[in-house]
Amino acid sequence: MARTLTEKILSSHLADGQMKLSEEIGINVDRVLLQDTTGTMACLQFEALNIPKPACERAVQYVDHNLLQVSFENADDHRFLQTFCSKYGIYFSKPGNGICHQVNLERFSIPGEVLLGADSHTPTAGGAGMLGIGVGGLDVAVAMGGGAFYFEMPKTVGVELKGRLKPWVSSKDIILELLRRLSVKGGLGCIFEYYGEGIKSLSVPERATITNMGAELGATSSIFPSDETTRDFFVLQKRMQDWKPLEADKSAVYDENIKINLDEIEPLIACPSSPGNVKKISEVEGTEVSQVIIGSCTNSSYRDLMVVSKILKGRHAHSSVDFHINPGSRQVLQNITRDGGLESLITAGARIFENGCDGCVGIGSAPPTHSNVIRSFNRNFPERSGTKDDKVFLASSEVCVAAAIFGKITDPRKLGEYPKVIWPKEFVIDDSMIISPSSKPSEVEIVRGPNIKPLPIRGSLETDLAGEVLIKVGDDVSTDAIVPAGAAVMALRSNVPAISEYVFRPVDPGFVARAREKKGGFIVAGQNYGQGSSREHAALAPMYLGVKAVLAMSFARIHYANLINFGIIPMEFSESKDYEALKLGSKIHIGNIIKQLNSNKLSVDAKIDSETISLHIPTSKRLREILIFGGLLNYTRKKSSISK
Ligand code: MIC
Ligand code: SF4
Repeated sequence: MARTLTEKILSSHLADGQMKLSEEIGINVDRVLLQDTTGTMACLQFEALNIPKPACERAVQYVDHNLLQVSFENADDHRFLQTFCSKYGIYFSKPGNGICHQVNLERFSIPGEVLLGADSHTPTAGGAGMLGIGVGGLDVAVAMGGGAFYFEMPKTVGVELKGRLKPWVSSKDIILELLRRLSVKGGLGCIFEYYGEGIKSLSVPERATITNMGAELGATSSIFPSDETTRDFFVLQKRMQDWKPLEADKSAVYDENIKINLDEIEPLIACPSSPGNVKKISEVEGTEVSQVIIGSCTNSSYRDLMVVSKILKGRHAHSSVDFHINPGSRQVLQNITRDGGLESLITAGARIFENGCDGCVGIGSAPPTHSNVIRSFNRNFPERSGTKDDKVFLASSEVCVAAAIFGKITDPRKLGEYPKVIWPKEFVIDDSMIISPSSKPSEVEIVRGPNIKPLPIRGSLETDLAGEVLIKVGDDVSTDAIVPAGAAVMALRSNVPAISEYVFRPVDPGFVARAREKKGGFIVAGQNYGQGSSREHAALAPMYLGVKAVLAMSFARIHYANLINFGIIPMEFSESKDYEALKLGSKIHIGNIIKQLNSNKLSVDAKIDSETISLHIPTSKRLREILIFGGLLNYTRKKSSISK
């Protein structure tokens, strides 16, 4: 039978279950990706499993987020991670080597393999035909230990690209077009598979822009075939041994189909403060901007920076614009420097930042108060930039550079002839900042500074859950609202007691005191609760504060799994009137929860004040058992054969 690319990869990795829509399956993982802000916890969790080295083919830990060292915390974490990796058989990409997804694409992607990453943009690898899935750190720790990764068999959406992009329109506009059509919830439970004659004209980094931002659709993953264009990329990377052709069978059938005619797309822009708030450039043209940033794992490749550099030749950034460039990797910076790209960026007045995430997640570059800013990034959730009431627009590198030149949002087609970027014959390849693990692990001592606090582990589930509603939030609440982004808070990722002080700070500064006073309780939320990042701290810190369950209309995939991993029960309302009726302080009592989880019932009965309502709970027996054990770590240690 004809198979999609997704079916081919999943079936060759299937470890458990049957590939039937919405059923839980377990897959074997080839490679894992960790980054510093999620990796410190994942390393502590891996350590708690008592396994000497990764059971998967390769594990790489990157330091790309917490690069600012205004105090000891981040430096401590870097040293902890480097020594940990050396001892535990993990490759270590040093600070300055680049953003995990960009470096992974360049140096570690392999068509047809499965990558599990502790970062929501792990699907970036799909640009090179690798199936990348973003998850919480604990799922990565378990996969490193050799455990399968479990998830619901997603729908496969075939996206046929026809025609060719017009000049000044780029692959960012393709994914913005999908976000315009489908919204930030439109990809939940789906893998997007791209095909058609239109893909031929898109290079691997352009494809990776699309698969990267598929995360903003809520998708499980996104993937392109591995073809001659992919081959060219592997030749440049001097990794021909890792390339192989791979595509869907010609008559493969998708669960859903989407067609995009590339000739019809025009430059688009996501307006404040959601990646789904997409408009045509013409609708916001003329809006003044105080800051422009080109970078992030979405648009910081060699191609992006060379296009920008060529556009800037003989031009200068507007006097009222603060113009930042964040190269995606050291490889990008080395090659644009060799090819003359860096010079015109500097001459045009750009501030060149470190190869890394930088301002994308509020690590520096916070914009001024009451001003509009535009960035080539993937996310613009409220206050993610570090400034209260921020107004962040998201667009392609081409649209961003036009704004930098004119000081206002401008259709880039007004810049004249579109510069052609010709890929060089050869790339400078230098892996000297990727450190191999020690060949004598027993001699390596792990250095733990005072910022590394022990991992909090909860006990098994209580028999009755009782307490009050501690907070009620609306739809599409992102993890940036639950545990904020930004340099100050992110430096506390290896210190759960300290980071817990910030839970819900942007939404309700009284939350933490209330949770303490009431000795825990419940969170009530609307649709798509926990969209955005994979940060498990958005579950771990509420767990630390005694949150027992989250009652929501619906959940984002990664956050749903993270809640279960830390023993917080995600429960879905059967009726929206129940969500509407609940308010701050409503009393909830769920009796005999363990018995209810052990039954075959699809929902639990909960007493709210004096009424009884029914709430849907995870259906899989495995997930229910994890909840009863008090989370995935307890479950893995007690039940599984991987933990020693
Ligand atoms: C993000 O873009 O939000 C992050 C920061 O990369 C997160 C990971 C984190 O919170 O550490 C993600 O995308 O998963
Ligand atoms: Fe880093 Fe931003 Fe990409 Fe997250 S989205 S990995 S913060 S560049």
